[in-house]
Order: sequence, then C-alpha cells, then structure tokens
Amino acid sequence: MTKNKSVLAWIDEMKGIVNPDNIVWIDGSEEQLEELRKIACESGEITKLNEEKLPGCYLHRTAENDVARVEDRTLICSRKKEDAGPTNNWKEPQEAYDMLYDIAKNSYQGRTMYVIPYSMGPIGSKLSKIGIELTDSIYVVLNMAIMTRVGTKVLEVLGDSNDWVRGLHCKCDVNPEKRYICHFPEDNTIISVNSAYGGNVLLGKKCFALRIASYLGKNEGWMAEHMLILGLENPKGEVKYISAAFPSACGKTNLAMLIPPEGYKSKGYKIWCVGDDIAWMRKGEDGRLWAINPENGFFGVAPGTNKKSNPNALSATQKGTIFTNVAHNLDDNTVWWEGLDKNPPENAIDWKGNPWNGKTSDAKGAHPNSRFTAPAENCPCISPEFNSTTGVPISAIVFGGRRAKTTPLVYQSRDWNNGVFVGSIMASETTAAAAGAVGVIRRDPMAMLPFCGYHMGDYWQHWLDMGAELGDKAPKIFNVNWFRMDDEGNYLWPGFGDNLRVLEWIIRRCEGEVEAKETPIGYVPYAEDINVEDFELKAEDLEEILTVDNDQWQSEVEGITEFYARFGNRLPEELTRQLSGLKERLN
Ligand code: OXD
Ligand code: MN
Repeated sequence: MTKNKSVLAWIDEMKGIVNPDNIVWIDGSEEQLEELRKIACESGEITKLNEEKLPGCYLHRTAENDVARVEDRTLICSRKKEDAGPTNNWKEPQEAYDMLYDIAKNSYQGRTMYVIPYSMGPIGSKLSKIGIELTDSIYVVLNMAIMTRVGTKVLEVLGDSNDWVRGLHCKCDVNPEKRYICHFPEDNTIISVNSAYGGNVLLGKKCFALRIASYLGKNEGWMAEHMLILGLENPKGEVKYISAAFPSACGKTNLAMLIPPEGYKSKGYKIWCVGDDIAWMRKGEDGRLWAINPENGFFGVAPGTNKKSNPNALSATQKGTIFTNVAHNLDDNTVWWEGLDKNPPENAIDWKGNPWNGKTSDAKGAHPNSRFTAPAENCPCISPEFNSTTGVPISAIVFGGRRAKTTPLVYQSRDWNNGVFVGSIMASETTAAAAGAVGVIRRDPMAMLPFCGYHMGDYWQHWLDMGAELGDKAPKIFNVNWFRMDDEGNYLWPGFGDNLRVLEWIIRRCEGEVEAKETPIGYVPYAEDINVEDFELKAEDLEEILTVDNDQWQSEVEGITEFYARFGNRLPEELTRQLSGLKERLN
C-alpha cells in the first residue's frame, strides 16, 4: 500500500519481533471492515446486535482485569528523567524497549498483524497528524476505524515523509502484571502490551493525541489539550466557539452536546458539538487560535447516558456503534446499562459474561467504565465545521472542576497569564461515588495530569509562550463550577442545559458586551447579568454561588503553594508571581 521507506522499515523491524503469521493492511474500505466484523463474530470477539433496533452495532467484553486506563503502568520514556517531570512515571528508553520487546516477542505467532494507517484530524489538514498502529486485535481495528480516519488515503497524504507516529499494540495474554503503556516522545513511538481496553490500546486517542501530541505541540508551537470544543449559535446565526477542560466525572461529553433550555431554543440558540474530549489548537493566519477535534468518533462512558442527561450522545449510539462491557439484553439482542432507563432486562448477560437479571440482581449489569464507540457523524448536533480542515476559531477557553464551595459558578481570569494560573490550579473534589474520603481535593491542572507527555512545568511555560505569541487575539480564559452546594449538601445550580446561561455570559464578556465585578480571583458576573428567564433559581442562591469567600481562598492558596512545590525550578516564575499576586489581593 505504500513505498514509504520509514514505514516499511519499521514494520519489518516489528515483524521480526512479534512474528505474525500474516499481515493485513487496513485500506479503510467498508468491504474490508465488514469482512473483519464477520471474522470477529465467528471467533466470539464481538457479537452482532439487533439489526433493526441497533443497525451495524456490536458488543464486546474485555477481560475482567482490563477495564480502564492504567495510570500506574503508563510511562513516559524520555531520555532524561527530569523531562518526564514529577507527575509522570518514567523509564529509561533503552531499558523500556528491551523490556517491551521481550514481552512482545513472538506474541503475534498464529495471529494476524493488522496495519492501520490513520489520520488524527481531517485527512490532509495542516492541523492533522498521521500515525500507524500495528495490532493483533480486530476489536482495535474496528474501534480505530470509528475513532479516527483510516486507510489508503492517509498513506497517500503521508507520501515519503518520516513525520508519523509509530504505535505497536500487542494484546499478549492481557496479563496485568506485564501490562505497560509506554510513550517515547523523542522517537514518536508508542508501545502498548497486555491490554485490550480502549484507553490503553486505541493508540490515536490519549497516547498520541494527548501525550505524544502535547510534546510535539511544545516543540512545534501548537497545543494538544484534553478539551471539548463546542459552537454556540445565537438567534442571528452567529457561531462562537469555546473549548473547555474538565477532570473526569464533570460532564464534559454532556456539555459538548448540550440541549438549550426551552426559552433559548425557541429564540433560536443552538449548540454544535465539534469534539467531546480532545482539541488541537494552532495560531491561524489571522492571528487567532484555531482548533480541530483530532478524533472522528466518541469513546464515551455508557452508564448515566440517557434520553434526559444526553439525548444527543444516546442518538449517536443507535447505529454503527461498538459497545464495550455493557449488559446484553438477550430478549431483543440489544444493550443496557445503569442509568439508561428504569427498565433493566431480566434475561441478560452482565459485563463479565454471566447470566444476569436486572430486576433482582444487586450486581451491576454494565461496568461503571463501560463504553460506546460511536461515529461522530451520528450525533444530531455535530457541527457543520466538524470536518473543516482549518478548524474553528476559539473565543474562550474554559476550565472547570467539581467544588462544593470556594469556586464561584463562573469567573474570568484577569488576562491570559492569569488564566494559565487558573488552569494550573484546577482541582476537583472526590465524590461519595468513589472509594476514599469525600471532599478531598485532587489537583488536575488543565485536566492534563495523566495526559501530559512531558514536564508539567515546561507545559505551563508553553501555555505562557502561546499567550505571548497570540497577544491580544488570544482567547479569553474562564473557570466554571457547576457543583456549588449549600450547607446541607444540595446542589445550588441545576447544570445540564442551564449551563448555557453561563456560556452566554462568557461569550458576552468576550464580545465586551457586559461589565463584571472585580474580585481577588478574577471577574465574576453581576447576578443580573445571568439570564434567569423561565428559570427557577432563587435570587439568594444565585448570589451565593457567585460569591468569592476570602477565607476559603486563603486556604486554597496554601494548597496551591504545596502543589507548586512539586515542580521545583521548572515551575515558571510567572506562575509564582501569579500566586503572590493572588495572595496580595486576598489580603
Ligand atoms: C477518557 C478519559 O476516557 O479522560 O476520555 O479517561
Ligand atoms: Mn478524556
């Protein structure tokens, strides 16, 4: 399929290690994918679901020990340990290659090597990048064919270039003791062994589009971020774009596909989803920051997705979707998960593969991290700009977290550098849903803690440099918190569609249409500037969630000081200055 010498030489080298019985190049054709689906159905790797109710949909179950990303076994193998930084696991590259090739040795024996050429981002866009993943799993091929653009066209665009990311995946025997997800940023290489769970093996996603790409972005002057991208269309038909970063379990996919409240909808407001997880952003010819979603599908968490919480995501899963680790309803050969509806199947198979009665069983039918892999084009609110090769211009960057107190509903940073500070101190409180103490603050700067492929201090410096480069064309930076609670533990803000009321204020600030109140942490809305039309929110509750409490922020400063100490002399001086500035303003 290609004459590219760097590609052929690398595949030859990998062939020598993993020793496959044969090699199949993925050309991206529907015929080839259909053939692979048949083979995977015959082997039991996937199960075809009800063609009338869920056309083109399949179910897959992973091993019980292989259901999530494994952060403690995810390594950044930079030549120098200090370049990986204090927030990443590190291994010396040669040692890592030796260990991985030893594990991978002959692991394709009796199996097929699938060669997947893929593009992150629209094929041929200047903002896109190419990768080649080798895998021995048809499940991986079929998922990659949804999550990325795959096939012959990608190789045509690559031509003779050596600018592509190498990815070797070996399922081996999914031994958790020998599971490693390793990144070699200086070699453009990813090696993943002993897993078959999406986040560890769909190498285009977290591994390439965040860990490797963040490193490439630093060197090449662009940004790879763990952000959704949405377009907000007003009744005049003008669309403004926002990118937003939240730690997990803060509703990123829901925000990306938000349904406006009735009052807004009837006036003509719309939300367009460009992406729900990753944004690649670059300065455009006009000096503004332009973003693409490098992915082509959604790898979303199934539990909790329903007609009310996210009807757009649910619609996206109704055809051409692969479900992983959800419950299998045997009565009509469909799928079910906790939170889909109040009618669990009685005659079902749970995510572990055991008979399951949803009406009587206490155990879960679907794993809490069960997933759908759905084509982006299925989403009813997918942006008309989704395939645009230039991307979309970003007006605002939004950070957020889950905080019962301290952080107001929304505030705007004082300027770009202050916004970088706001992103760097991002934090979320653990909830009762997870094991361990409730209300413990976990810092997750820019929601990139598990995804930054190099030293976090250098990453912040790169953000500061990007701001200097963009100057007054830089997006405005905001922070939101949908999770403020009263003293009884009740949420004060309803969230979901009503979050549009906050997005609207953000865009009005970007357009210079509305004043705001200066506080020590930044600019907070005047209550009367949040649209509460057709909205049952008590005035005192709105006042409450817009307050900035000095004492709470004093103790926040202590937490930030402690956190910053981890980064030693690679913490940019500008962030130390920002922290001092905050302290002064609080006093
Ligand atoms: C994801 C994650 O799967 O952030 O998107 O874990
Ligand atoms: Mn994510």
